[in-house]
Amino acid sequence: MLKINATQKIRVFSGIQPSGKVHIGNYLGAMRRWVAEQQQKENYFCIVDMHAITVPQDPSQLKRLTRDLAAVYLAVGLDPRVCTIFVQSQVPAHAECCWILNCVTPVGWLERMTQYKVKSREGESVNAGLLVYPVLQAADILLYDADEVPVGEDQSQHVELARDIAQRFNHLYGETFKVPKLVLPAVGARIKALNDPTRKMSKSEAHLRGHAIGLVDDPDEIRYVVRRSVTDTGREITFSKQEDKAGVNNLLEIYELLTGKSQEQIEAHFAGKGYAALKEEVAEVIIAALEPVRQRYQELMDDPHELDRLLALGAERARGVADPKMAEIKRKVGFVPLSKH
Ligand code: AQP
Repeated sequence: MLKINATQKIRVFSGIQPSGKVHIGNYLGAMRRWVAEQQQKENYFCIVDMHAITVPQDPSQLKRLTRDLAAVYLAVGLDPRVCTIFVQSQVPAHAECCWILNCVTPVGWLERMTQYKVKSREGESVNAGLLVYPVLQAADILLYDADEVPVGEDQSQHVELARDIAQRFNHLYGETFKVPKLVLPAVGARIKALNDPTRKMSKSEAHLRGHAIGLVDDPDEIRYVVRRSVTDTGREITFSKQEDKAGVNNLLEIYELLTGKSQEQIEAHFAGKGYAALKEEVAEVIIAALEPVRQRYQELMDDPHELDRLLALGAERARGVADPKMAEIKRKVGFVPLSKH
């Protein structure tokens, strides 16, 4: 395994699909850590539009969601001076690397991926992209020799696969890729849907009212969704792993993450209170936390040219890392380099 140079910063890669309304699950599961650790790390945060098209997307909507997600990245506090923020399709090495990695990845590894199994069961027809999308994800990560991949729990199987692919390629062609580390949050790794706490909150379902809280939803919408969130018929407000308490537990986890209070403090605070009071307080905590995000997002969306300029700059910086890595990968595989005439 390639070692981290002690004098260098730890390099981080992660991404989000522009596939719908970005929600507090994406924030608490992934982006919050990106923001908190950005000054200590070397950061690559991608808007993975090529992943988004593994399921049908309306082209004009995809374009809108891509800029929208860029604005959200900046609005939550990512600083483009220390983070390379870029759109995946603007760095061609991702697709090129994916092809080569496809050729060292057994199909059986991909057929075992839970997300593929679920989506192929739900979808009317399954395209090849849906099957190989974890390989594209491996290419995203490995091209940057990332040390860490901070994601939510739903992505852990894919990061494990990226590690396996890196090891297999290194075995076949010699030491080439760093084997990245999966980084999960201790709390908030899987925020549940508010209308169904047995399932994870998901961007592709966030258009269904009641499912998710969007990062730029207005306060009235947040109050409405939290008040209507599914709980249970009991009264006890405690952290619990019990299936029937999943709704209450989810609200408490969100509260814990946004207030920074301990579980003991939170349980003591809500002792003797009812679910209506819990929901009221959770909604207000979310509104307060998201207010600056919403304001900054509006400002950014008012200046699409500046957003495009930042993305162009990000793509240029990303290509500065990805292109030489791609040249190394091609050399290892035995491709003849383009001669300079
Ligand atoms: N509910 C969640 N709780 C914690 N973390 C989450 N993440 C996603 N959902 C939760 C993390 O957010 C990052 C972006 O992942 P994504 O773009 O796949 O987001 P999504 O909401 O899962 O979007 P989709 O389009 O609905 O994706 P699919 O269809 O794949 O589920 C990741 O770090 C993820 O772990």
